[in-house]
Amino acid sequence: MKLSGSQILIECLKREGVKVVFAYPGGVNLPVFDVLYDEKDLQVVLCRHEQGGTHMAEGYARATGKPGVVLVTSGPGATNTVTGIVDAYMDSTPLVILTGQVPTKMIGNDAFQEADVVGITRPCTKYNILVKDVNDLAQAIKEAFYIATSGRPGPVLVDLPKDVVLAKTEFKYPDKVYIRSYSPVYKGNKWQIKQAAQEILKAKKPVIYAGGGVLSSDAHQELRELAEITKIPVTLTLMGLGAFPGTHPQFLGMLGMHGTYWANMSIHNSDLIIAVGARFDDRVTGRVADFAPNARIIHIDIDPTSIHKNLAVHVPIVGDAKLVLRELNQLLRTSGNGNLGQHQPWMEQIEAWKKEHPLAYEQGDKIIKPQYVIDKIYAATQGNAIITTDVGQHQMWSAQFYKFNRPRTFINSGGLGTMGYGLPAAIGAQCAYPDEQVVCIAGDGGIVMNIQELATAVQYKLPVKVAIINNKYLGMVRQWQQLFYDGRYSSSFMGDSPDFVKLAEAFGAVGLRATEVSEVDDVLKEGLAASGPVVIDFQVDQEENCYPMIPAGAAINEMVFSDPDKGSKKAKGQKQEEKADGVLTA
Ligand SMILES: Cc1ncc(C[n+]2csc(CCOP(=O)(O)OP(=O)(O)O)c2C)c(N)n1
Repeated sequence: MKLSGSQILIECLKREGVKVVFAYPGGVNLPVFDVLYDEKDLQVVLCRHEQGGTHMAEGYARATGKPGVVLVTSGPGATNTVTGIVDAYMDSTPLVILTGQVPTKMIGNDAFQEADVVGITRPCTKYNILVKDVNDLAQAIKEAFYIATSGRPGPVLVDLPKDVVLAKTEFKYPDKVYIRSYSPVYKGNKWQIKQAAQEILKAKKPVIYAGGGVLSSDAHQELRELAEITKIPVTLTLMGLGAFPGTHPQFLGMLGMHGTYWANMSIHNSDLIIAVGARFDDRVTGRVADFAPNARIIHIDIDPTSIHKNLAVHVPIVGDAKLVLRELNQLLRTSGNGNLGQHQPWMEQIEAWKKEHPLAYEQGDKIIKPQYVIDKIYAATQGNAIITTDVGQHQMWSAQFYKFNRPRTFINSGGLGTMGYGLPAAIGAQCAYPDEQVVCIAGDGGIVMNIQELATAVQYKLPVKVAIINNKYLGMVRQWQQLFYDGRYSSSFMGDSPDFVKLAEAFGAVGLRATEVSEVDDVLKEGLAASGPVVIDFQVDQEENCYPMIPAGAAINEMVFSDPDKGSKKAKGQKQEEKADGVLTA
């Protein structure tokens, strides 16, 4: 029997196990929506903006490990997905984006709502393709899912002209995909794994530095095993949080620009770094030339182009983290000979660093400190929630103060740093897990970037909770202006607009507010217990800064701990200056 391109597309999605499609209709993809009208096995979630829909798909993918699917129209629909696509590309999130396109005959004619989306997204997709013939459609979709989810995951875009989705052909779904130029390496090289084991057995000051790749490859058990058999402490990147239990005694917390003092000092003073699924991002390394000067480096990554990219490494291992760690653990168990875990003085040194500069804030009895709200969210959810964040100070405080014990429970925009990510990502995660507690922690700046998606949450009765850490500023920008621009707060003050309680109510959600410390517990209790979407406006200290901080261009051990005028390591009132190359002077 012949099927139309639209029917084939939907059939393919079902064969791929897709349960939810984040979608927005338009002229050229109406044939697909028409097929979806009768579809029982696929839930369509109508987002309010295609950027929101794309972040929803990202949230879904990050919470489940399955690809998120986006369906939008041509032209502005397609270009509105670009921020989400770049975001997914930078955070290795598997997405399949299905864009409508004008009919093949009209491509290149400046037709109404035509945009060269394949051209536009070439540098930010793992792969993209314009399907010109309905006979190629099933193959294109099969390959899209395969490429998005295999190797280092990422976004794949399939552009679908209107005539292709209307045309009919016999439907055959390919069983397998073979792409000659694309074959990710999963198994690590045996000799290199052996070398890694030898380095581990020799090391006196080792640290495991793990990132989002551990979550992508589902390697959290293997990571934990490695840490426990070797007794090596673990630090995680922002993207890796949840890959190792946040309450584990060997956990050092996050490293990098706003990482813990002891994680950064451990890395700086280590003699061996075991990097797993992490890419030595500049927010982690600080000034590369001075990064971990005495360390040998083992780097395990599925993406060969990540290795040696930012930093020369001594033992490169290309492969899937789960498979490589399994082999490494096996080898260490059999060849350890009592040499494992022999680095007590190192652990004592780390304990001393921990005491020297703990993560701290001073909560008085009136003005709410932002960190206190995060602490309270952690307590109220007992650490079991899926947390999404936007971008800014609140994101870093969430990373510092919430303890993530389970993989895939911290979802935020790491690579691109996209404000407006948190709420739609929370909606995506909540679609995947309707019964879990999903909390979006956002800033008062970022939340309004995609606030329209509250309407989506209300329509689909998704009980997402939004905690706004409202400091009335673009807080992270204000912090930089305070430290590096002499307190000249240029275009970073936001004031009281909008009234978030009224705004929530206008959307049909519940709106709550806390302005004093004494209200935080009650408001959280009420908000978390409500059955539908809730927005809580936490009005916090307006000028609290996020510390520790490695100023841009400084080395990982050159952290700042408090405001200059509060008597930090810098002289009182002394201002740091940011140079064009990102290096700071004081
Ligand atoms: C789309 C976008 N525009 C600009 C920025 C630059 N930026 C990074 S953090 C930040 C301030 C965020 O303010 P807010 O959302 O209020 O969060 P806070 O830092 O106060 O927690 C800005 C403007 C960004 N990350 N994303």
